[in-house]
Amino acid sequence: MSDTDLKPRLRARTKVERPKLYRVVLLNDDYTPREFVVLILKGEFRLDSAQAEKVMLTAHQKGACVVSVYPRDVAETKAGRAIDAAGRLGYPLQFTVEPEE
Ligand code: TYC
Repeated sequence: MSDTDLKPRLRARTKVERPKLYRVVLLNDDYTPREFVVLILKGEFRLDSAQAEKVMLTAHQKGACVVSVYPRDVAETKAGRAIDAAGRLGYPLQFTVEPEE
């Protein structure tokens, strides 16, 4: 057999990498109205009213709260859109995106 002969693969490769997930974290601030935070959580992150209220209140009381986890591009797009929507109304609302361990 020459150096270039390759052994045929007898079975399909089953190793599939799970895409790494990233947390979108909501940060508290003193200026953004609570109702607007809830609207963003429902509209951009598709939380229902009860979840959105809970996440908003946790961030308000503790300083930050995980909203959800997504593949990196989805997390960054959603966080960016939410920050932009707040900024257009003059609110300083911020989200961070961080990798899950
Ligand atoms: N702390 C804001 C207020 O009292 C409300 C708020 C809650 C802002 C959560 C941001 O992530 C946040 N108006």
